[in-house]
Amino acid sequence: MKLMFVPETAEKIKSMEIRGAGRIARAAAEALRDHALSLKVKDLPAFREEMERAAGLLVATRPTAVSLPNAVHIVMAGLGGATGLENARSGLVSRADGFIDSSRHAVEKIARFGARHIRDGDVILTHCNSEVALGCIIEAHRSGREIEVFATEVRPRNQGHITIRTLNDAGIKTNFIVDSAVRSFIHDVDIVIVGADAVTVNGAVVNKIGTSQVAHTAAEARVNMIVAAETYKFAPRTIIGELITIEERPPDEVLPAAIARTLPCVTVRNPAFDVTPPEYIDLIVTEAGAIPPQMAYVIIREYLGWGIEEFQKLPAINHTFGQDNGQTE
Ligand code: RUB
Repeated sequence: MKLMFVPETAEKIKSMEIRGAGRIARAAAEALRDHALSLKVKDLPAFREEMERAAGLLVATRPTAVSLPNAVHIVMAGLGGATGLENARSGLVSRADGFIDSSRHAVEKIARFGARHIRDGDVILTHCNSEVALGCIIEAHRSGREIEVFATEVRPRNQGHITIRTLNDAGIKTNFIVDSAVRSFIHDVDIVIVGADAVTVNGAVVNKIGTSQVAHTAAEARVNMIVAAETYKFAPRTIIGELITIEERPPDEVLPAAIARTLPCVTVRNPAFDVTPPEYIDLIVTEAGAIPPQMAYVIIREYLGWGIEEFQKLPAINHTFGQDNGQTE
């Protein structure tokens, strides 16, 4: 077994070598598990201190995907009530393995549930690169439905390139379009399916920048918009009034620094995510079933199962890009 040490995993998440909310969450759980297994400390307080430091390092890597602090919280709960060092170590390892396992099952379940919303002959539009959204599309194709996909490019990091490779490898007929072409093709589309980095208590969905434009365009054209999201992408701290931090990435992802230097009056803005309000979303497909966005509160209470005290213990979110962008509307 290759040990994924915490700083190495943290660096890969930061640089986006590991990306996508579900993969980030599983990688963090793996890193904590491997760290716990390899840690040589003398007693339980030292183990706890070292694990908390590692958890903090992972959570600080990228601010938007709530699956990351949720996964870390679930794994670290393995320390609760531990009576000795070895007991704490095995508790944490089993929580980490349990999370990774249930995450993989959730992705498979959502693929099956989501595929049922895709009919024979449907044209689907997807934005960014979501393993759960793609899971639904590939499952529909596997079960024999004749489908076609429009996939966006996803500036500036081109996650659409990963999406079209996956669709191509699955043998699915795919049209690759620039982000700004969505409105030109929306009347050819029957259903939009995207993933999520976070779902707030009011059912707003935070996902790759441009998702809200796609959703707005779909609503205008009366095309259904489905979000595929595991329950650990729902954001508990939004119940106590916190907003999801929208990551703003380096300007040179958008404009080369050499050009930017010649344009002193120009500021490049590069938010990586945006917020789609619940009224543009028809359904959120989770492993616990499909829900209207207005039921997000129930998922947070029932499926994450955490009380208010626990929400308050979760790592704090400390910076928000712009206004609340519809998270509380
Ligand atoms: C990825 C992105 C994805 C969600 C869901 O952004 O916005 O749509 O994370 O993905 P980035 P998944 O590339 O900046 O990480 O369904 O794979 O968890």
